[in-house]
Amino acid sequence: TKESVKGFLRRNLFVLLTIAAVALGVMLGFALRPHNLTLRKIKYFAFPGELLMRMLQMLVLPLIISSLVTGISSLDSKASGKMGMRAVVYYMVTTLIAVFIGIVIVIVIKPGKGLRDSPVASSGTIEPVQAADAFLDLIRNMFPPNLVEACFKQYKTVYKKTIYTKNVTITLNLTDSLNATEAETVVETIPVSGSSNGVNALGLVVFSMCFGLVIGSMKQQGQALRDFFDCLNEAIMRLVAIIIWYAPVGILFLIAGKIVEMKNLAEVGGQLGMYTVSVIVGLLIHGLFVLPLFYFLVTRKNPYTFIAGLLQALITALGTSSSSATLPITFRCLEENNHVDKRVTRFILPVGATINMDGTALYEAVAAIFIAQVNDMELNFGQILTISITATAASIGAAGIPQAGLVTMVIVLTSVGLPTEDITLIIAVDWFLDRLRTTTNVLGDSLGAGIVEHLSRQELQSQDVEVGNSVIEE
Ligand code: DAS
Repeated sequence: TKESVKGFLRRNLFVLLTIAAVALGVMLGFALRPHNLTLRKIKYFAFPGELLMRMLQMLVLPLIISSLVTGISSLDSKASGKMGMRAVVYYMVTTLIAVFIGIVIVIVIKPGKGLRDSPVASSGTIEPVQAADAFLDLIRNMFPPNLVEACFKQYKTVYKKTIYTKNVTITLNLTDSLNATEAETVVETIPVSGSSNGVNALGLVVFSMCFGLVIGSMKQQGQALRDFFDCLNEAIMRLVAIIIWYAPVGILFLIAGKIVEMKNLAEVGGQLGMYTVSVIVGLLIHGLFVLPLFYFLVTRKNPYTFIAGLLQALITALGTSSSSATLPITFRCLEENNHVDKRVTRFILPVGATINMDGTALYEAVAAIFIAQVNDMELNFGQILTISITATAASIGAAGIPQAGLVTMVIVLTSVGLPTEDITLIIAVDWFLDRLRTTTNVLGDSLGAGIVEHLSRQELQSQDVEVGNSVIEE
């Protein structure tokens, strides 16, 4: 009937608008391609998309901090401990499954076989960053010495070469090609700001969790802080509700802009075609079958209904290639469409967006083995195991920003002695695969929140009774 059509439209307005935006963006992009716009013109054209990205990023920092602090302080420490454990187990298990799927697929499809006639001899240089360094950086970044700095910088270990001349000391960052013997190297751990977004989300997450736990245990004394963060969180979510109106426009231009800009369209289907297919097939299996199956087995509810409620977040992930920029939309989808308990989303989502990246882990494993195949290197079981472990670590360490996974690839490659310069082989298609793996990442985080909510029903209910159901009602 007319009424129900109207109701459907009203309920799904944003989703419909977002889908329309994607379709329009793709059409507009392909329509403009033949015009060979200059880079400057493309930049102007894609400006509305850039704005969306900035607006979302603007909200992420206060959102992560306020939601974690309120989420955790509104639970007693036993309940949050249990929830946290469930989340971590889910993250680990699903990430490892993702890696496993990736490995099986890349071994079966063999996209790298015969791509290069003669293997490039390992250049015998020292690797500037070892897997162990990267691993320690990960832990280091969990404990930022300066919280303000953590909002825009993270720590990174670098190997430097120092040249002493008469009056000046010049220090160069070591590159892969520099030979060990000619360099007097110094190891330093320095704060660096990433090019697009250097925020040390991991450090802020750890701090906010501890802070929330402590405030939660402070009873009456902590009330002022609890109210403050609660109010801050509510205010940020209201801003999200406004920005969401702009999201379809932004997504349209993000997608159209990228399509106009991309140069190597042929490469997606050419030399790197089978590699691209391997990653896509892996992501599809993981995202459309494995994760939903997981959700179904635990909750006995229809996973695809749940996923339908997430559509806007998934499309935003596709458009922005950043799970952290998508976080505000993920929150909204889960809370408004799927009615997941706010105590769960506030606690679980910021953590998930920072450390749980199934898509990235799968991609890192596929890419590493692809590079081994290109170099005609036979990997033994131990090496494949090493790749699984480092790919998981690399996905945890990767920030939720565009193409972060490409950077953390270094850890995986060095762990089994593959040439890191071969990352350049896969750069051409990375912008595309990045979007798909980010979407998988966001899907994994969201289904995880649903699963943890289901498993934590008891704790949530008993908290409801304790607080007389008054604090959380909003
Ligand atoms: N694009 C990233 C994300 O936000 C991670 C990656 O590069 O793999 O999820």
